[in-house]
Amino acid sequence: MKRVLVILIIGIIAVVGIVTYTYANIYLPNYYSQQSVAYYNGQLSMMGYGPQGSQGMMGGMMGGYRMMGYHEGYAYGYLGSTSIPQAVQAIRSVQPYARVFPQNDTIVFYSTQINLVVLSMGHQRAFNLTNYTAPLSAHAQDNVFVIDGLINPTLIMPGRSVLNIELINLDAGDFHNLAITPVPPPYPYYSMMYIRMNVMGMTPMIPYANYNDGQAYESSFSVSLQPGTYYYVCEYPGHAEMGMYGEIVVT
Ligand SMILES: [Cu+2]
Repeated sequence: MKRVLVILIIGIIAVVGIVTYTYANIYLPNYYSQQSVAYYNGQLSMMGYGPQGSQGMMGGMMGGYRMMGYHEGYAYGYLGSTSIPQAVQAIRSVQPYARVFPQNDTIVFYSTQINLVVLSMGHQRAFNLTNYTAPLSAHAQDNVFVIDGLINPTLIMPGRSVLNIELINLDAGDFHNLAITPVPPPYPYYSMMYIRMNVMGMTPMIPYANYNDGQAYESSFSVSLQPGTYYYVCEYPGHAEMGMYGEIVVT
């Protein structure tokens, strides 16, 4: 009788273990992945992007957008392409209305019309292209944004500036995007779900650069920000979690 009881208890523990493991390691990640794809694609269509050939009121606002398809469920696309050497030059061409402070990883803008070229890439490529020794505060441990030669810099700008952001993806093998949100780090793996309805502007996922033909893809958008603190983040799963974000302080 005692033996039957022991076997029964072991059996129950085994079943509970298997069910818990399946739920936590198979069901939940799959569930969050599907939710995350739905949120991201929903955000994109709210901002006027949609798959090429899609019908609807946003159709006329596409303005030459090339939505190429889906990568792991996420809609990706680009506005145009640029040569890689030309994109790299943006690292050295600082705007006349900007002051760069490498020690603090900070850029201060003295204009209400700011044109920002942002490059996305892995941190090793960023170190090579910029020769910049990023401070620890730049959290440059994986994928990063490069702006005016700095890595994941803090951007300080006057209130109600019109900020025009052009994101060029210089990565050789990763998709990236850029979204602006007031939601602060730390970000979870599915950052786009976490910041979901609090996005002021974003690009679609941009395909990685073609280093064989020397072309990189880009996309742009404009926002006007009220005084406050915001963050520019990459919504690709895991990227913001690993440090692909920076701060925007609007004074
Ligand atoms: Cu990314």
